[in-house]
Amino acid sequence: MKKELTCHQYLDLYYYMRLNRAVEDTMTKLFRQNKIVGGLYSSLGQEAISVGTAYALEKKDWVAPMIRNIGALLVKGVPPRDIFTQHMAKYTSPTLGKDGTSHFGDLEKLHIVSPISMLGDLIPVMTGVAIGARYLGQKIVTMTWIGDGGSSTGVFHEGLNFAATQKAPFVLILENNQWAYSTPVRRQVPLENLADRAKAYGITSYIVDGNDVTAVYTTAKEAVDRARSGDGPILIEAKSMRMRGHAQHDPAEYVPKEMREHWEKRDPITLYEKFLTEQKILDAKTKKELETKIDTLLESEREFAENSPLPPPDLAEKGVYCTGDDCHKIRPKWERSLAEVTPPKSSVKPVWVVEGFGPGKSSAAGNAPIHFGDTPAAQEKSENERKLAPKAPAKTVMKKPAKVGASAAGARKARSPQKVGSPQKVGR
Ligand SMILES: Cc1ncc(C[n+]2csc(CCOP(=O)(O)OP(=O)(O)O)c2C)c(N)n1
Ligand SMILES: [Mg+2]
Repeated sequence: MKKELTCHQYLDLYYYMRLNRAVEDTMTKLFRQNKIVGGLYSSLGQEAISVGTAYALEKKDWVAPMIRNIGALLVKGVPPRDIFTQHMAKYTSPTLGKDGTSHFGDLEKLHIVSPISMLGDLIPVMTGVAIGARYLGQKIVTMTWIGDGGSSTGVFHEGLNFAATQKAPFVLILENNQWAYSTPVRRQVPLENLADRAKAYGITSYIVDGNDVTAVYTTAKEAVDRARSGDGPILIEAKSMRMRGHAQHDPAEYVPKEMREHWEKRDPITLYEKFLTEQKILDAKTKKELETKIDTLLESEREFAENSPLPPPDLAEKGVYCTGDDCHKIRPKWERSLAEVTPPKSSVKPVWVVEGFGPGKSSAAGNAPIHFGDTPAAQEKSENERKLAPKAPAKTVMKKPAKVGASAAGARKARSPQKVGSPQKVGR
């Protein structure tokens, strides 16, 4: 570990890692007392990743944490009581007790998009948030996290490709914790480094020791700065180890003993404490003060959660479908006049017309033309078409055979002019 941050920053990182672990320790106890309603996932051994990456963001930036990112929630400013009440399905929780795990966010103040259980789906979502904000002139960066297993989903690749083509100010943290349920990385990906996935999309990637919080923070800060300055999306692979089973139900007996022992010696908090002590940033007194602060905070937050009521029964039928403003008050924030960005002013003239199918009316009563960019204008018939036009059997004839978006029959006609006039061979 190198010394690069201010004393205050070093101690902040330490505080959040200790808070992350203490919150999860408290929840494990609550789980064993049967007070946790949903699943409980542990980020033991991965605290440096959540904390170090989220700490690299500014207040205005947006995150979408996954199940092992309680550290990122805490850094973003979520109070521990929200995490406790949420997992205990209490009425005082952000979802009013409707969800028993981590499906909650805060779009208004903290800029947190709720986790989506389908692995990978947050990648296109956070790409959308990034490019939407850029359109609105906001210089923000978005961030989400994905596991080694999640990096093999289709949407991971679609999302990252989309982010790359859009040059979205988006940073993706790939937490390689060696396992996806009971599947080790080598059994599901033929790669040594998952950061290599970035090469397919022409984007920058980093590999970082996920158990070294200083390294995680400095790498994430560089990536966030680059994304903010317009370099496009960045992938960071943080190598670490999932030190518990997939969730509380899983004793993870499939993990080899030697592997577990190797990583136990690399506990991120123990490593960091050693570094802070050697650098004379942390002494026994400061450590004690910080522990007391965390204990006092969590004691009152846990009590609040335990004493909170469960939701009233009639809440079950509320909020199932969006009923307008009493459900949620999200409004589009138009930065240009509405008339300018909606038809008819925003309409474009059709450049490609299909007979009997041409420009229609949109629901807003404006033109809804079929528009394929630089396709030549409809009037210009090709040499081939002029020859073929009289023989064309079908009613719907394309004026200009194009490779783009044509109907299957039309496309075949365009490619196989010799078959035009033999309807039995076309469009079947
Ligand atoms: C698209 C999709 N497929 C499968 C699942 C079920 N599932 C939930 S967690 C998980 C394992 C994820 O492993 P990894 O991405 O490595 O994350 P980790 O649990 O190690 O943090 C799976 C398969 C899911 N939620 N979404
Ligand atoms: Mg994993």
